[in-house]
Amino acid sequence: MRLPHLLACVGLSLACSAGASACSESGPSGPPAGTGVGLQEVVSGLSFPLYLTAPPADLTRLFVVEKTGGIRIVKDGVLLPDPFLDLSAQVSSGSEQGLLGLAFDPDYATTGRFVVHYTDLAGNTALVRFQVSADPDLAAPASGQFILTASQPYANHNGGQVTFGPDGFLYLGLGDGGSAGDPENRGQDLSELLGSILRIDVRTGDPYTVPPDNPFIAQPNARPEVWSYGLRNPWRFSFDRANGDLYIADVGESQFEEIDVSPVAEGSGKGVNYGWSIMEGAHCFHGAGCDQSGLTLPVLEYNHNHGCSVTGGYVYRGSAIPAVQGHYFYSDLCQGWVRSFRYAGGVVTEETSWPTLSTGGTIVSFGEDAAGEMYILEAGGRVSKIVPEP
Ligand SMILES: [Ca+2]
Repeated sequence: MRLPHLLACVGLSLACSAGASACSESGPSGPPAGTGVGLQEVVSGLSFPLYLTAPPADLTRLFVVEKTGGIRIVKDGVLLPDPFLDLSAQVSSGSEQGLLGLAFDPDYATTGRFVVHYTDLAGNTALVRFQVSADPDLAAPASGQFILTASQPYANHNGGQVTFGPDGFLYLGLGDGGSAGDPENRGQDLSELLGSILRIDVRTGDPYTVPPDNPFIAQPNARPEVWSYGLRNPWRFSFDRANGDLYIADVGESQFEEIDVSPVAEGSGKGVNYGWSIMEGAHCFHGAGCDQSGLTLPVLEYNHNHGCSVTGGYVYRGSAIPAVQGHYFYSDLCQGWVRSFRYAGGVVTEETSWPTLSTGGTIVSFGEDAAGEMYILEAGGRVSKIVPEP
């Protein structure tokens, strides 16, 4: 794919429809009249909050993950003084390291189990299961059980997201191991876990089993845990809670940030090769004329005139802002703008920018509560809810 017009569309994002020979120029426009939204501060002063989630059906509590190792609870709008769990002695502190993700068992109300994803003191990936204590606002720190570990050859590109899919399996996003330019070609290497989204069953087996319908389970020299690959650093990905479509925001190298969408009808990413490091976004990474056969290209990208590192969010499925139902929200770490689009029939539509949600910088993650309402997390310590403006 060659995009000779690309230099002419600096500052615009490119919507790329499936199977298209080129991406069409487009760009977000402002919100339609009557769809005003704003940010309502929930809590501030946290220690680098980078994720927010809640147990299923728990409408009173938000669990906020701090990079430095804490999981904090906001209960009925009030920050509890004691952390739910404190892993600060276990996690490393490099710029892309720390406590990176949290996922509650879909049957958390019964099992009390949850999973955390962090980089340990040696910088390696750890996926650990914990149990709540008799006090619902405190985890049992001694209950930790390692599910999976992965060596990290470099300090950066550790991925971060961990989430239970609509199928009840656990999905974990791991970056390409780091450095720059994927020097050991891990993005395309199925024999290791890096550069991939993994899918495992942590509800059976000790510590887990591989679902029998995983795509590479019968392939020699492939890790059976791999669900999708060709990813550089899928910091945040999410499933549309209404239909199970998979949205991946894959952080780019030096030019292009990308969003990939794999609908349920196409297997929700099963066996998909998203291209890295053959390609960065919709562009050959090692010079023109690369072999793109078998690759799935992003549905949307933007270049580094518009930001530096994509922050993936969610498809909004809450009830407070009906006008944005079905919009996928995302941001950029450096510029702090917030944009959305709707993905329907293989096409990106309704690209929208939301100036009233912009923070001007360091939006490190979005979060979603049990009701499907959405939050924005800033590295400086603030968590805000996206609310309708009166
Ligand atoms: Ca890609």
